Order: sequence, then C-alpha cells, then structure tokens
Amino acid sequence: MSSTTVAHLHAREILDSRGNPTVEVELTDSKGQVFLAAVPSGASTGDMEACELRDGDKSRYGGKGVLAAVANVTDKILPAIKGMTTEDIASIDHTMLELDGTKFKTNLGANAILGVSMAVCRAGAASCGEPLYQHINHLAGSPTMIMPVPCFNVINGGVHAGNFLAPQEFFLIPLGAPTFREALRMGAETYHVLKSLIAKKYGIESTAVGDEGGFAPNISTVEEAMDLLVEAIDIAGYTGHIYVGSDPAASEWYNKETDSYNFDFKRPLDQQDPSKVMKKEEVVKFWEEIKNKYPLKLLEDPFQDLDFEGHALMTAAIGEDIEIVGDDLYCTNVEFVRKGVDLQATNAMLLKVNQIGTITESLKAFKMCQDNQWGVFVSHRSGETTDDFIADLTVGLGTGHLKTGAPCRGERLAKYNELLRIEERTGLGYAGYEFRNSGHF
Ligand code: 2PG
Ligand code: MG
Repeated sequence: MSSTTVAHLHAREILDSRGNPTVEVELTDSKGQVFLAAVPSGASTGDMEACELRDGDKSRYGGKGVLAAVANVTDKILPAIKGMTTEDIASIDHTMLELDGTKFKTNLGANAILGVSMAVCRAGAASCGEPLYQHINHLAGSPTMIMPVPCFNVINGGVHAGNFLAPQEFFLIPLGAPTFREALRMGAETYHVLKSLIAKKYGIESTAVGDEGGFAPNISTVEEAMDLLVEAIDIAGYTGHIYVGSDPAASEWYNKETDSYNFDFKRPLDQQDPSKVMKKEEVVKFWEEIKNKYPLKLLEDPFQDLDFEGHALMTAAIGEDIEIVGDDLYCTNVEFVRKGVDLQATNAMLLKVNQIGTITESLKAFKMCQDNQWGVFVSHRSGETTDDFIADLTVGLGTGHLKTGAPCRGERLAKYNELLRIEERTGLGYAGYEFRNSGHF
C-alpha cells in the first residue's frame, strides 16, 4: 500500500497552560484523515533555542500572539510540502528547513515548523498503520522500547513559582516501582502526603501549585526542599523506592559580571545572604554534599547554558552516581551535544522537541546520545497543552525516563495517562533502576 500524502494544512492560535497563545496545526492527508498537533512553550529558555515566533503586537496578548506563525503554516509551508509522502518525515522536515533558511528558524518560526512536523509524524504513523510510539521507534532505528520512569516535579521554585527558592524543580523519582502504573500511583500518593506536610509546616497558603503542578511552599533552600521530599517519601512508605532529583535551571540566576551563582536571587537585594553567592567550584561542592546527604539520582542544568567547563567539573565529581543532564546547555541541538560529548560536559541530554523545532532533528540528537552511551531525558515545557506527543516519543525511543510535571493539572496528566494506556496495550517492561540506559535496553 502506498503512503498517504499531505493534502492540506490549517493552523490556529490556541492558548497554553499559562494562558499564552501557541500554535495548533491540523493536517489533512490524502485519505481525508485529520491529525492535530499543538506546540509547547518554555519560560526558562536556553539562549540557543530555536525561535518561537511571536507577533510583538502589544494590542494582542501583550505581544505574545502567534498569528504570523499560524499564517506561515498555511501560506508558506503548505505550498512547499503539499503532496509529499507523510511516511517520509525526514524529507518534509528537510523541505521546511530549506524554506526557512536560517540557523534558528527565525524566518518561519520553530513553533510553525514543529506543529507541522508533529502532525506529519502522526499522519505517517496512521499511513503505516502503526501506533505513534511504534512509528517513532521505526524512524529512530528501532531501539528497544521500554516504559519510562516518570520524574515528578513536585516542588517548584526559580522562575516557575512565587517563593524565594532559587532552583526551579525538585523531582520524585520512583525507581523502585515494578511497572509504570505503580510508579504513577507511588508518585501521586507521595504528592498528596507532601501536600499535607506542607500545609502542616507552612500553612495552607503554601499548597498552591506552580506552573508544572508542583507546590511552591514558602521555603528558600535546597535542604528545606530535600527534607520535605524525604519526609513525604518516608510517610508514604516508599523510602528506598522513590529517589529525588533537581533541575536548578541555573542560567536564570547566574551573574555574568562576577561569574557566580546566587542561590538567594529571588529575595529583595537588601535581604540577600552573601554566603549564598557561589563560584563554580563551590557549586560542585554544594551538590556533592547534597548527594551525600540525600537520595539524589539526577541533576539538570546545575550551571548556566554556556558553561561547558562547569558542567564537566560536576560530571567528573559526581557523574558516576548521578545523571547530569544538559538542557539549556544543548537545546536538543546536535552541534552543542557534539561539543558536550567532546568535553564530557554531562552524561545525558534533555530532549525538548520545541527547542530544536523538528522531529527529525530531535531524533538526530537522540541518536548522538545513544551512540555515546548518554542518557536521554524527554521533557515537557512549563507552558503546555493537552497534546501527548512526548508520551509516545519517550516510549518509542526507549529513553527510560521523562519529566512532565507533577501528577496534577490536566496538561501534565495528559502525558502520564497516555503512558498508562501505552503500557496497558503493549505490556512493555519498566525501566526502573536502569533508567540511564537510554537507547540500550
Ligand atoms: C526546564 C523546563 C521544563 P521551561 O527548564 O527543564 O521543566 O522549563 O519549559 O520553562 O524551560
Ligand atoms: Mg531544565
């Protein structure tokens, strides 16, 4: 049977989980079947991310409208890819890259390009008569598929929350679960214990949630966050089964002039503690001590997004025991991942499809990590939609772990619940303690 082709593209401006506009693409194939895809949006974005095209017209959504990106889908991309084979996403993505012609997709906008790329991937899967995870698996050279460890971001700080906590994310990591379904249960139960604990210690006003569904209690130190997690895990009965991790997203609180990191950056200037301003070497020591005191398994972006050297120091110091993940450092871009591999900057990459803007390029970044025995940590964005593409992506690539927020808020649960369905349909095993073996199960 021959493949379907792209018959029509339509796009619209919808709202993401923060109430900001984003792009949704509707692809109609030659059989009249319709495939939707919605593009996520970050807040703590890396400097080298592909361009998220915004209108800048202050009279609409404070300048955040995406009507130009929407128009680019129908006026520019459609004429270029109409009639192309949906199963051949590599050619379609290549055509869009050529049409754009810029390094960071500033012409068409990565939000326009990615919406089309994701919709094409779904159409290609249908054309092949296979589920999306299976299709992605074939496109990626058939790595062994496995159910991922869900890393639940349950305490929020940084630019995602209104407290004085500098690091952005603190994860519950249920490595000791027998299945994904049980991992979700353990995470959700611990999340609810954490809520009661926070209410008791900091008052009910501290149980409001941040952008990714985690709590944003009135705390300001890593130790306070870790103590809360460890106590909640203990009360829930999962000590030794649920571990912890963090994404400090340190680019957001790096001071270029002094080449230092201010763990107190969110307090008013006159209330900041000078001992909380740390140089690179002190930051390495700091996390080493945290690792010795708490069941830490994963650390993402401990340094700013151009600091390959700092990351390499961290990886050399604790990378054996801890997965060190580069997010803003790489922006899912093979050019920067190559540099990271050469410098041994980290031992894993965060995979965010909208940082690079096409599925084909995302798969190339995955492959580079796979070839170098690196971990691949699939991720949502802080601004999300109910699109569940990344659930299929993490299974199809066999990455062994993903993060898509707390087990709370519909746009986060859309992914976790889709993973439940995939597990039920496939009976795939759970990565658990092997979570770092991305692409090599
Ligand atoms: C991150 C992400 C997702 P944002 O830093 O890893 O959690 O945040 O989407 O705001 O970049
Ligand atoms: Mg990050």
